[in-house]
Amino acid sequence: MSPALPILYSFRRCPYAMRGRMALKNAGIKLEHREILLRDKPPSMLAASPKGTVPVVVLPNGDVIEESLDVMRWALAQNDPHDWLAPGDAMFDLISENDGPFKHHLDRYKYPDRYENVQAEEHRAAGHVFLKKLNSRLDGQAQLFGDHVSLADIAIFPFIRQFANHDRDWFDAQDLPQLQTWLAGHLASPLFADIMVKHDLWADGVAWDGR
Ligand SMILES: N[C@@H](CCC(=O)N[C@@H](CS)C(=O)NCC(=O)O)C(=O)O
Repeated sequence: MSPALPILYSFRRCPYAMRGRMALKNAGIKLEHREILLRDKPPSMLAASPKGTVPVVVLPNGDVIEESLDVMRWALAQNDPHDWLAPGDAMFDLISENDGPFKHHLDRYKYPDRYENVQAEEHRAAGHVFLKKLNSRLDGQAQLFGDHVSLADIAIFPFIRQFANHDRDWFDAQDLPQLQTWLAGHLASPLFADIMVKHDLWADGVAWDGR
């Protein structure tokens, strides 16, 4: 019998799941991919992680990793072939700014109707401040922490992609040449293409063994 693999619950278009999938793929971790819909989460996922967000990794020993950055750290602790962890803790302030204030503005820019008294343009302008900060960091270096890709680039670019895609003409018209080149490079990478491959939806059923 083949050994049990880690199980990944994922949603293709989720930027948190994208960063997790890229770290797992980069580390060469074999896993069972379970593609879900956020509006119809499988009971097996909610049993493992009641907070109900993706990505979730369930290890063969029953341990559950339910935060995307923890998934990245766990994967890279197994194998970090391109030294994504090299810049160390310095990366996490920038990632916190992405996951905190920038994500706040991204959600309100994309979905103003979901919030009270929200003007999309105000949140686009506030998000633009972070875009300019990233653009300045990329002046003279190819990636956010030097010339080599790090965990920070992989953790952040799926969110910049979402912001850019919401109004591509607006994004392309901004004076953000380094950021635009950096984003285009990540979007064109074989790693990104690999983790965006479509999977059939997972449904709990006979394959569900009650773990
Ligand atoms: N802090 C979590 C956030 C993950 C998250 O919010 N994922 C979204 C999808 S992009 C989600 O699962 N939302 C639950 C829902 O919409 O029901 C992480 O880093 O893993």
